[in-house]
Amino acid sequence: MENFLNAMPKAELHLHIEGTLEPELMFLLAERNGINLPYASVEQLKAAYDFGNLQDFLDLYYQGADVLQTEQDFYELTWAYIEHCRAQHVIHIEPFFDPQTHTDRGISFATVINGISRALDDAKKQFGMSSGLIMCFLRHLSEAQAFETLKQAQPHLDKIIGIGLDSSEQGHPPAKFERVFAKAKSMGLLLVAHAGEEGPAQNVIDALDMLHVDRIDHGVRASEDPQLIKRLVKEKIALTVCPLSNTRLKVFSDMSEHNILKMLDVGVKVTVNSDDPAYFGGYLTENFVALYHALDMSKEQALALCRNSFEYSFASPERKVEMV
Ligand code: ES4
Ligand code: ZN
Repeated sequence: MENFLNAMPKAELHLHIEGTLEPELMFLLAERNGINLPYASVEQLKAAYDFGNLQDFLDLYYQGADVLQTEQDFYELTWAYIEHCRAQHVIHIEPFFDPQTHTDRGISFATVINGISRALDDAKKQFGMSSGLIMCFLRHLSEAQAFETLKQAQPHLDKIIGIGLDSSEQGHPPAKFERVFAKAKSMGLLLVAHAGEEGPAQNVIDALDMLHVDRIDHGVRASEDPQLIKRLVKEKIALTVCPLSNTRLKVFSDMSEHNILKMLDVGVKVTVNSDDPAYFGGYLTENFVALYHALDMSKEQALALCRNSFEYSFASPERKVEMV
């Protein structure tokens, strides 16, 4: 079964590129850029990856991103992720990046996006891997800062397919970003938002009704509202679910408690994704393997999850036909 899960062609729709920074590369870049990490070794750093909740993780994740300084750093980060995708038969990817994490410490928007998108272009040329880059706003920052980030993206719109919303969900509901999402939509960008990860089902409803998103990232707490589940099924709204992330951040106490297969079986368009694989213990295959071990996922269920990823991806209609 593990071999089957690795070999089946997959797509990834919920992946923070900064969350693919493996400890070894973090140390290498720290050394190269003359940055002091508050850990003596890779082992000591890994020992810190024991999170009580989303905020515990975010604190380490933002700190880790400090080692990313040059366009080449962003290229190498992205290329390392692409190599994992190659090994796991991931043929289409829609990575997120968090420009504000970098521009707020003096790295230019162009440095970040040029490094990432050059790696994605090379993956397309060398392996035929298709991709679409999604720019996320940090929801703990202000609406004005999100508007400023959207302005910085203007000269680079050819490299971005959509925008997203990530970081701390508690205390920063979708309503805060209603106007900036409307502006992005008017610019022709696709829309996604993290909702119903740590926050309530109402955030999923508000992401749909106030932000008009095309997909929901996480959305697992939608299952607390049976009416909402009916709506997701009826309106065919896809959820990009991240099983290892949810257990590492204690959204579910154990993988055996995870609701992804229950939602799949009632007709919600759920997909499997790795979120921040360097921090949560695995890439896409490891997420599928975890569902197999904890929930006895069948091959048919695994294939249905992959089909959802292709169908609800933002790939072109021609590319979708090739993938399914
Ligand atoms: C994230 Cl798991 C998760 N949730 C919200 N924001 C994020 N940024 C990176 N990973
Ligand atoms: Zn995420």
